[in-house]
Amino acid sequence: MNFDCSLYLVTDSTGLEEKEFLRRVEEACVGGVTLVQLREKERSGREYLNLAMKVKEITDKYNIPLIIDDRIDIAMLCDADGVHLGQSDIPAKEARKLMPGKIIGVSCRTVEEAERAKADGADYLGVGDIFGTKTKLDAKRVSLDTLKEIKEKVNLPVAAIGGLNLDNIDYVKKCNIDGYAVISAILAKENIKKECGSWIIKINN
Ligand code: TZP
Ligand code: MG
Repeated sequence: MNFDCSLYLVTDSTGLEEKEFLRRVEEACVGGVTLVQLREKERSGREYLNLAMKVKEITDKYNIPLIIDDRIDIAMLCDADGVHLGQSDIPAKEARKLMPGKIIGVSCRTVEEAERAKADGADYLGVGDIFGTKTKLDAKRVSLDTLKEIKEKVNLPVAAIGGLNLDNIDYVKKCNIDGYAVISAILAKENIKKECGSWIIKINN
């Protein structure tokens, strides 16, 4: 399946009323994010599925593919466009059996992990934490050199993640990556649509 991870909104609904969370996701879609990942760590399966179906209605309206973090069952049940898997989730190779033709992303922090993900049939790699995120408390850093090496050695689209903001993405740009995966620097902004516009200008220049 074709996709564009250049401005990849990853979500975090922590502390937000559902209505406000959905409003922010929709504003980012209007603003031009190219891919959305619903990432819920605290919710029950039932709550996760419920929210996923609501987010899917929004992303469908703007023709933006939706990826579900961690849970392939939720991804399948809400007919998402793909799933994002961490190193302790089911391997991409197994996920592919359940989701042929869908997008499978894998989080990697080393060249070895990235090579394995590629061999397992992943469609893209999420690489981070690059700059020291405040959003994921247990995130471990990945250097810009490693990011660059992964991009050079593994022939897959790479989205960088972790503390990315408009002031530091020039450093990441030098690594020739394909996408910028962002939570707080978009979702926590007052004017999300305007912020997305600034990202798009920055990414394309
Ligand atoms: N994986 C590595 S860092 C991170 C994830 C999910 C969180 C990124 O959030 P933010 O707010 O863009 O730093
Ligand atoms: Mg995960």
